Amino acid sequence: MEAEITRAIIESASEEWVEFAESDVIIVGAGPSGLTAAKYIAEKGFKTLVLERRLSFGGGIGGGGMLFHKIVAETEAKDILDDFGIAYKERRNLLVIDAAEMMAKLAVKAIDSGAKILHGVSVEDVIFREDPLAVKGVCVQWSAVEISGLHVDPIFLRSRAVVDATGHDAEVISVAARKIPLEVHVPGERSAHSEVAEKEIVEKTGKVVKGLYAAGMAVAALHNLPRMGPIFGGMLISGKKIADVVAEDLS
Ligand code: 48H
Repeated sequence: MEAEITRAIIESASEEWVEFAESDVIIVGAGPSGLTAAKYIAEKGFKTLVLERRLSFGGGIGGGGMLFHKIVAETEAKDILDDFGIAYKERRNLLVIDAAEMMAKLAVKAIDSGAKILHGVSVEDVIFREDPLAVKGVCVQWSAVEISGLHVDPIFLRSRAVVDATGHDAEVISVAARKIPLEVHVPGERSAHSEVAEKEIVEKTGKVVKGLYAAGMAVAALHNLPRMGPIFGGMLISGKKIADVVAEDLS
């Protein structure tokens, strides 16, 4: 029995790693923008892989607003919340949402749309080609190895598009900006100005260079936009927008 448990797990996991050695789209980060992007991209029929460093979904959603278990969104995000079946109550011209419900339902819908989510995997670098400059995939490592500090080489996952949905640090774009001639600088986000941040993050969501895209708070880090606090409509709308941008580029 014990040997069968081991074989069943390693065989089926390995089969999927081999299958996902090449994808259409790799989304880095299973926070609100990444999971929203995953649902809308996967349901358009693209082979979609989400890589998440932690062993959980939702990124910054789970902490609600300073651990109060609610977050808010603007009414513009209603259609997306309805697509995901996420309940909300209107209060003070905002939609108030239960943090646990939002994390769970974003993940369920992304998976049900066909996206594959792998936990405990960190993206540490990108694959690139020059003339013309393009990002062609990512280098990944087990998060546990990353945390251990052991020197273990990563493996490579190719894709036609990589979406940086890693949040405040824009980790994928930052490593690409350091290591390849992107002519991109990641200045980091600015202090809080909620209305401006919500609007400008959506406006600036898009392609960074061929094959590399930014969504969610990574957009704020890239364009030096203000933060907005525990209001998540912009993250959802940014995730949906990047799905449309990537789909158009890949079609
Ligand atoms: C694999 C990685 C890596 C990596 C990070 O932080 P997130 O929730 O990101 P967004 O942009 O979808 O949402 C931001 C929102 O949660 C938030 O923080 C807001 C609105 N703040 C406003 C404010 O004023 O503070 O999720 C990112 C996810 C996390 O789960 C990370 O673990 C994961 O990405 N991640 N996964 N490889 N290199 N880096």
